[in-house]
Amino acid sequence: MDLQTLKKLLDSYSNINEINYYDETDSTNQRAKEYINSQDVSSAKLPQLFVSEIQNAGRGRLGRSWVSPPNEGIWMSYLCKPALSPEQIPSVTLLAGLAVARAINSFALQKSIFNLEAQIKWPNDIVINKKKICGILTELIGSTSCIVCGIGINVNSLTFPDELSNKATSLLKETGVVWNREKLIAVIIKNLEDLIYAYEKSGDLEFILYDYNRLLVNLDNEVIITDNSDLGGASNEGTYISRGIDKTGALIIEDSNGNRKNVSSGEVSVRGIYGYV
Ligand code: BT5
Repeated sequence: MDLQTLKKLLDSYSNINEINYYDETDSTNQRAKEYINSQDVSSAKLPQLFVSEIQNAGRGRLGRSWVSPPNEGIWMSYLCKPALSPEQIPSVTLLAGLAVARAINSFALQKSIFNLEAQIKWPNDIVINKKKICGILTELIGSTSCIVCGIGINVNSLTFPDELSNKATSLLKETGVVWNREKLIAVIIKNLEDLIYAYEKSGDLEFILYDYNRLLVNLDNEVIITDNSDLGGASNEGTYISRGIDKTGALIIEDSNGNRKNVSSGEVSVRGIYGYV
């Protein structure tokens, strides 16, 4: 990655105060957390971006791992202190998903690639042709009110480990052309900052509902819901129709009798009836 180009682009298009770049690190989310925990939050220059060419211990949700090979991907974490309550923080993942999907789709049009659409698999994946191209991990850092939004994107990878080969893909694999990672990062961060700002002002997600739900991969299709934890209430396990998100970011699911309920990303996992999507 060309760090000078990235710096120039982010200086022009974003509010990023500092870019922390690593040839190799364990996890950029981890680097961001360590940075904020090592000092007085009030004097930290935020927002900051943490980017690495390789992550040797990239993380997904629930202790899962994230494969982050060299020179082919975007492995980055956006560290900021938004004016949001703890209950609003999970929605930042949805905003980041929209920021990534919009960036990919606008670059595809610029490249005259008209048959490509990045879609969102609620809550934290971006998929193209039903395969995962991007995963997002947003974490609230202790009592600091700072959040780290980690974004992993397979950009110019051609191969994946066997266990991912059926469910992962990259922008290069889907389009046949090499993508410029610096420009993609700059547009994603610009989109994300605009969306977080609008969310801070409006307090809910009404302003993205149309766009978000239009990009939702399983909208109006059957999905299988699995409970993440024992909530002590009625189980949501089963097959439902996905009806899109509501303004709190919860997914609206409808059972075979037409009854609807809204489930949060902490409560459930969703997959399509034919597998991952
Ligand atoms: C995610 O978790 O999808 C969140 C991934 C976040 C990665 C970024 S990279 C920068 C920052 N630093 C980090 O350490 N993390 C963030 P989850 O929904 O739990 O999905 C994890 C699952 O995705 C794994 O169990 C694999 O099945 C699959 N997977 C792993 N690596 C992948 C890849 N490169 N491409 C597509 N799928 C992958």
